[in-house]
Amino acid sequence: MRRLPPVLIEDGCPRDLLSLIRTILAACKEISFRVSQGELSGVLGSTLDENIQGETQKKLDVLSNQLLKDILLESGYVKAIASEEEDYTVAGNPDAEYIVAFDPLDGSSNTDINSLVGTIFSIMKAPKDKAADDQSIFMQAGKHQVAAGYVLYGPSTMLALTIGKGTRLFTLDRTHGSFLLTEDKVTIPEDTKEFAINASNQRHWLAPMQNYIADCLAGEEGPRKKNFNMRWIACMVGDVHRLLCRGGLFTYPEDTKNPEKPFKLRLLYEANPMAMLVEQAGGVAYAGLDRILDIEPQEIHQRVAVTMGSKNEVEICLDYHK
Ligand code: AFP
Repeated sequence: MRRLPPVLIEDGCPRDLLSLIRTILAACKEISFRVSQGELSGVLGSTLDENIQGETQKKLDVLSNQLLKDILLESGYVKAIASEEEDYTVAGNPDAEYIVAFDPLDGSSNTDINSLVGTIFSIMKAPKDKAADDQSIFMQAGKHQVAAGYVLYGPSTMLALTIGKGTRLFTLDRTHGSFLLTEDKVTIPEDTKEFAINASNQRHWLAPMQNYIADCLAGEEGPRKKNFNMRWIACMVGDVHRLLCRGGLFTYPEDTKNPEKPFKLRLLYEANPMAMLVEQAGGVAYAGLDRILDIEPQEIHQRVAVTMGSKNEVEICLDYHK
């Protein structure tokens, strides 16, 4: 009889934190079911509303956000939440120990084409000297996160989780609704031949990134003297999961497409949690030349440039920018 891998047991994880993580996963299991139902669930397509990002909200964006918001605020485990789909933070239990920032459905432009989507979450300690409705409660650098993770709604539903003791992967066993440990210590290879970027923005990138990507594309005949492969899922969870599994470089760099919006990805609930997962797996994560986890946030929906993944390849990319 094959010994079943352990369910979500984080040795040394404070009980309240483990309960909070399990609460998030309870909502993610429901999101996984709705996503897997597709058209049958009646929640595909877009609403008539835009979020504060100016993006049209998909019905699944709204549903996923509501599921996470309700279960977290009812749990009593959080002092406040911040969400991509909420204009402002939402106050919870003033005596709770944690705050949670999340992207309820990352990659939601993929929902109508049955492609990968995910949920990203970032857990930090709630400052005791700030009220639950004080927006600045989230103004903490990513290095202060106590836990970070994502759930990838793919052919299998997988959880990547770190509590600061390495990055682990779990797979949802639907027969009894538990996330079973399937990778105990993720280690990102330091070198790679694979990069992920939205190449349609090439003419808008700054010269250093144009030069770095051009040299990758030049392959064996070029200065890198090796051929590269390219992937782009348009869902950060899917692209980062790939580099956790087999290495790679993921980047959404600064571009000049919209002078008011030089960056795409959000610091609090995309860049920070992914940076913690990647660093805990031996990778590196930068915004321009700055380590993402050192950035002091100024605003809850702040955007940053992102380059993360295999340590040596990211450092080569950064050398083009120095
Ligand atoms: P959506 O959640 O609006 O689909 O955006 C997803 C995302 O924030 C991130 O997950 C992707 O890596 C990136 O945007 C894709 O951006 P492009 O659509 O410009 O390629």
